[in-house]
Order: sequence, then C-alpha cells, then structure tokens
Amino acid sequence: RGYRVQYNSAIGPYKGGIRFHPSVNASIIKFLGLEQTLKNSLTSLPMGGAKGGSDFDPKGKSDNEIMHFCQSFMTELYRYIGADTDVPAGDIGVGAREIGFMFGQYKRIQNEWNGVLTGKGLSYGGSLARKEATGYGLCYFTQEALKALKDTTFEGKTVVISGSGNVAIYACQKATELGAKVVAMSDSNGYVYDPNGINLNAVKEIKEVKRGRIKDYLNYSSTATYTEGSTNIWNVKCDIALPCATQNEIDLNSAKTLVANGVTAVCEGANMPSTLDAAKYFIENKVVYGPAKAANAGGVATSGLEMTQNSTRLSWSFEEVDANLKKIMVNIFKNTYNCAVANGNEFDLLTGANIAGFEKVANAMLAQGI
Ligand code: NDP
Ligand code: 8G0
Repeated sequence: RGYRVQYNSAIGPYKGGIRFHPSVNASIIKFLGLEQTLKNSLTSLPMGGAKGGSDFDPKGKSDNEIMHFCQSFMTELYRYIGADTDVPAGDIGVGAREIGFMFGQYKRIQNEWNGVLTGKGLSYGGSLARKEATGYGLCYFTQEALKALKDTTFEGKTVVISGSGNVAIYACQKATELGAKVVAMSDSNGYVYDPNGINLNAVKEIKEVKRGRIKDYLNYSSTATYTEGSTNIWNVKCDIALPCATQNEIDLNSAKTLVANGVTAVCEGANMPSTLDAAKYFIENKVVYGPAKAANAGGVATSGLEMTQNSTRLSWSFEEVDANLKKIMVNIFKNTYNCAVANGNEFDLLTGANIAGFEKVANAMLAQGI
C-alpha cells in the first residue's frame, strides 16, 4: 500500500521524503507530514510539507525487484507530483538507487525532465553534498547549541549514534571531523561498541556497498563488541547522543539512563526519535535537546538547494552547498533559541522550534486566505 500526504503548501510546493518500511501506515505518514511542514518553514526556503511511503519491505529484495516496485509506485504517484507541485525525495529504505528508478519512470510517463525528485544522482541533476547534508547539518546545529547552552564543543566528547544509514553515517563523519569520538552505532537488530572509535570506512562498506548488517562490523575490528537489540544502545555512556534511526527509539527509561550517565546533549537526526516524555525529561534536566524539526532540517534544506540548482540549470561546488547548509543551520538554531528564550526557557528548543516553524506557516495561510 502506498501513501502521499500533501500536508501544507502555504509556503511553497509540497516537499518531503518517501519511506519504504513495513511499519509505514497512514498515521505515521501524517505525523511526518506535519513535522515536515514546520521543519521546511524553519529552513527559510520556499517549501511546503508532505510525506509519502509504502509498507513494502525492501530487505532481501534483488535490484530487479526493487526497480519494478519503484516503477509501479511512480506509475501511481506521478499524476500528483511535479517540480512546482510536490517534490518527493528519499527517506528510510529509499536511497539513490530507488530515486534513480523512480525518476526514470516519471520521465518515461511524463516525457519531460523536471526537478520532480531530490536526492538524485550527481550525473542527472543531483546536488553535491545532499548525501552528507542531514548528518553534517545535525552536527552544525549541535555545535551551535553546545556553544550557546553549555559553552562547549564536540572536541574530546564521546558520541553514540543510533542507526547506520544515510543520516547516521554522515553524522559520524562530521562529529569525528569536529574532534569527537563516536563509540557506538546500530541497526534494527543490535549495536556495535568500539572503544577506540568507530571505523567509518568499515561501516560505509558494510552499509553503502554490501547492504549488510552492523554485526558484520566485527569482521573489521578486533576491539568491537556486538549487543543484540536496537534500543540497548542508549545504555552506552556518552557525552552526546545522536539518535539517527527512527521514531520512538528513546523512551523515558532510555532518557533516564542517558541522563544518569551524564549526557550533555541529545540532538535528533531521525524524525521524532524521542517520545514526548523522554524529550520533556531532557529539557527538565537541562540537557541540550535538539528537536528533530530543527536539528535534522539540513537534509530538506539541501534538497531545496537542489531544486534551486535544477531551476537555474546550474550545479554548485561541494563547498558552496556546504557553506549554504551551515548558514541555514546556524540561522535555524538562532530562531529556535530566540523563540525558546522568549517563551521563558532557553533549554526548551522543542517549543522554540514549534513556535518559530508554526508562525511563518500560519501567517502565510492568513495572508492567502487559506
Ligand atoms: P536509512 O534507511 O538510510 O537508514 C535507517 C537506519 O535506521 C538503518 O540503520 C535502519 O536499520 C535503522 N532503522 C530503521 N527503522 C528502524 C526501526 N524501526 N528500528 C530500529 N532501527 C531502524 O534512512 P535515513 O538515514 O535516511 O533515515 C533515518 C532517520 O532520519 C529517519 O527517521 C528519517 O526520517 C530521518 N531523516 C532523514 C533525512 C535524510 O536526508 N535521509 C532527513 C531528515 C530526517 P535497518 O537497516 O536494520 O533497518
Ligand atoms: O529531501 C527531503 O525532502 C527529505 C528526505 C528525507 C527526509 C526528510 C526530512 O526532513 O525528514 C526530507
């Protein structure tokens, strides 16, 4: 079963990812559509909010089976989307391979090249730094938040990252570049702990090339250990936690464990990884809590930059895209932080992001009589 929820187009064309995972249902796609609407507003780029997906399970399927599913999905979706109408992208279970198959099918049906999808390959309209953008942006946001709320940086910090997909991998890369040591990563089966720091090239080979399991990391490191169960990762002591897998992966119990172990910051790469009581617990305990709609907005922001490059028929350098991304993340932190302060609690970036994101959408709707 496939879904596309076009949640709000007050600010710009509908925009948001497509998820292939057996857990997908209408309720999940709707919550993601609302989050996307407020997040896209925060980016300051002209994008409305949407989300889509299917309960199709890509695990264990051949390239050929994936291609046929993507083509069938697009055969139903194409009439609802377009560069100025609704611009989907990847998400969980949908990466460059799937975007390529869907883009090819869209063109086959529509007989037109337009920037209808983002996250495209670099040879056919994709943007440099889109692949890295969500993970990098998460670290840029975290950096700003650490500075403002705790007067500290990534340097010398121990980091735990859940997931080992697109967001997790590039969050690991940037956190390491900024001087931190990432000691644990996971997938839906379990997590690996490597006290010497995760060897990211090994994770990239396992996940990006071989499409394997995180357990295979044991073949690449003699110092690593593997633990079954995806949410056990929050028992690993760390200064900074970056949940980058999926919704509701940190419940109140995990939040209490993280705080008891002295966590300084929890910033969300995934969408709504902390349950509401977990998020409130972080805020009450003055943890630097970066809510998803602000902290992971770098991905969709860079998709916005891909749309700009497609409409102007230009392609920017990696450095140019990355510099724009950084500027956008700093600005998102500022707006979120200012709204949190105005609301009476500088640690409540959750309310700050909701207010900052909502006000712009509401004003745009009022102005247009929607
Ligand atoms: P990927 O498919 O590349 O990776 C997902 C990772 O999370 C995998 O390691 C996967 O493990 C794990 N995972 C997925 N579902 C579950 C689950 N139910 N329980 C435990 N682990 C799970 O996806 P992305 O990295 O793109 O997305 C990760 C999160 O980030 C999602 O919440 C997504 O919405 C959000 N996000 C993504 C953006 C992007 O640009 N890609 C932008 C903003 C937010 P396994 O392989 O075992 O399934
Ligand atoms: O590029 C996008 O529109 C996109 C893709 C995957 C996830 C998200 C998100 O913001 O959650 C956006």
